[in-house]
Amino acid sequence: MTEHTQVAIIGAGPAGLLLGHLLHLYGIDSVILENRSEPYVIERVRAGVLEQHVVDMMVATGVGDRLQRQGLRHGGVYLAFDGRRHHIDFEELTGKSIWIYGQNEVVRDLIDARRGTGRPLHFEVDQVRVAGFDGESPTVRYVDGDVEHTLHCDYIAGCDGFHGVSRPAFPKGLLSTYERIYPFGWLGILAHAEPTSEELVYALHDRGFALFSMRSPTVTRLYLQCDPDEDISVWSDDRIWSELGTRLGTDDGWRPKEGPIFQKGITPMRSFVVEPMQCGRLFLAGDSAHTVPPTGAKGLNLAAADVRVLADAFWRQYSGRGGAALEAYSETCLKRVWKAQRFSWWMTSMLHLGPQDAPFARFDYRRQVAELDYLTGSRAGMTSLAENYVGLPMDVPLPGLVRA
Ligand code: RFL
Ligand code: PHB
Repeated sequence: MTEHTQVAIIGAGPAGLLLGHLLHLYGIDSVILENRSEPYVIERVRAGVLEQHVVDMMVATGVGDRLQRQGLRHGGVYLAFDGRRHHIDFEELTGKSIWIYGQNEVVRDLIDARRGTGRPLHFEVDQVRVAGFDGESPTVRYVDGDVEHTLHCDYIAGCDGFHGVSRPAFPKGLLSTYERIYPFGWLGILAHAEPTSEELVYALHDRGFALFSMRSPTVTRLYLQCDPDEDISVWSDDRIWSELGTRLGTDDGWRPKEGPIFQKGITPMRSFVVEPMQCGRLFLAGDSAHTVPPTGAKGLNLAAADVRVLADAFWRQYSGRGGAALEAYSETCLKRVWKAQRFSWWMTSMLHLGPQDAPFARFDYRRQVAELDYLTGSRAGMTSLAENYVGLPMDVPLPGLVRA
């Protein structure tokens, strides 16, 4: 079967769905192709922190109702070390805040919005292959059910995550890859337990990193530093709670409240960037072009920033304003990407223990505690963390707003 669209979008994660949404508002056609099922995509548990600019964009473009009702606005975070919690007041330091709203909720809202537009969104498609993007007539071939489809398009947006097919389709030798793999991972849980802190707690302990987060007034999200190839079956619920209590608990008696654990998983930690993020008429956005370790809560926010730049560039192209923004897409995005990489690497290095058999392991721990002590005592240090955490300025105009 042969079809045509303006922009073929591979992947219905946050990047692909948000791009489809913004393009719809600009009056640009798209087809979204996703190889997993709809329930899988919605239920996949991942990010939880949204920067202010992402929230503002969702609200301004009509997909922020549930976020405004159910999202939790946080004015700061805590850093815990040496038995004490120290508050970093984002609102006071930067005038901005962050929002706790699960990535799966963002995805659910965007799928609902897409359905409302009647524009195509196909789940469980197979054998997605991109071609012809170095010329004028790109195509995406895929199989839906038993039917082979050829989608002709003007442009392809590769929003298919770290393991997708778009990045590997770049001609050999074109991409420069920058990568750093960390010698640890995160064991993450969701538990039916009332959050005992109003804001997130990032903790460095001599047994490793731990993070206290949440999803709602009755659900706590918690993470523990573990080995990257850890076997999750060795982590009983009791062991997880005991370790969380030890690493997060502070001298004033604060610790997370325990409750039934209903989800567990291990996440490896990687910093990864490819340059350029585009080749001819193929554009990469989100995790297909870059991933960050989750300590800075930047992955989803960066994906949203990329597609905002890309949607604006497509609008300029299709509305006769020229192709300069599309040509500059990779360069524009990479400036933000590298700043987010730096921040995520810095937060990760400051808060995690390196290999404990290294000769400098004991030195490093004391140095890390000193860094946290300096940071939490310095307005300049706290402001730098706060500015990066709430999200660096985003100067691409919002669709749906009056524009020149
Ligand atoms: P996604 O979400 O991976 O979506 C890509 C989609 O493409 C589909 N796909 C294909 N479709 C068709 N054909 C193919 N051949 C395909 N191959 C793949 C996939 O099924 C999928 O649906 O990438 P996207 O859209 O770029 O979004 C990126 C974010 O998901 C990611 O950066 C964040 O989850 C990272 N992250 C966090 N980011 C934050 O901003 N704040 C956080 O607090 C935060 N916490 C986290 C995180 C990621 C975590 N894990 C599990 C990696 C916490 C964790 C634990
Ligand atoms: C989360 O709530 O899942 C979360 C919060 C902060 C992070 C990473 C993940 O840095």
